Amino acid sequence: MKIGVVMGSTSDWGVMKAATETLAQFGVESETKVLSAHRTPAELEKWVSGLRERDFAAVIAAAGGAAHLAGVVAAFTTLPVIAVPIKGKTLDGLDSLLSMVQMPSGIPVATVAIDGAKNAALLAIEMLAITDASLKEKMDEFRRKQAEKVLASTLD
Ligand code: RP5
Repeated sequence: MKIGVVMGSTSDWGVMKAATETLAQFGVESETKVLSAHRTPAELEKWVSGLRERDFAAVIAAAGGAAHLAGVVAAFTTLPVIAVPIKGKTLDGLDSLLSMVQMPSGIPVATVAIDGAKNAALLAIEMLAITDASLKEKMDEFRRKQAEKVLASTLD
């Protein structure tokens, strides 16, 4: 199964590369799009509405400012949606975070940290790993290595 990665602007790509790179590291196929809830709403609806029949498992949606993208994606699909608030040029990304996290009851979006593209990908991979044993093994290995690195770290 594949993961959809969508962002509101090419200006989000510097942050969102970490998501597609992480998915690729785990061998997870993804499709990346620039589509906006405000600038290209019709095209966004069309893309999102076709994802389930194209064997997608979840969508990662990133946007900054008045960040409605993830919420609108969630409105058009019952696939799990993971939101990445983008820091942007003003307000340190707090506007993006609050726009994404305060979803109305009934339309859930799982929001990660501001600029948390890597965690968004890891969460999507963990969803796939529920039913994919080899992906679960890769995730366990990732966690083992991460822990080893912390335990081997030294301070000056
Ligand atoms: C949002 O507006 C995008 O996701 C981006 O984070 C922000 C600014 O977009 P640009 O003006 O840089 O295209 O829709």
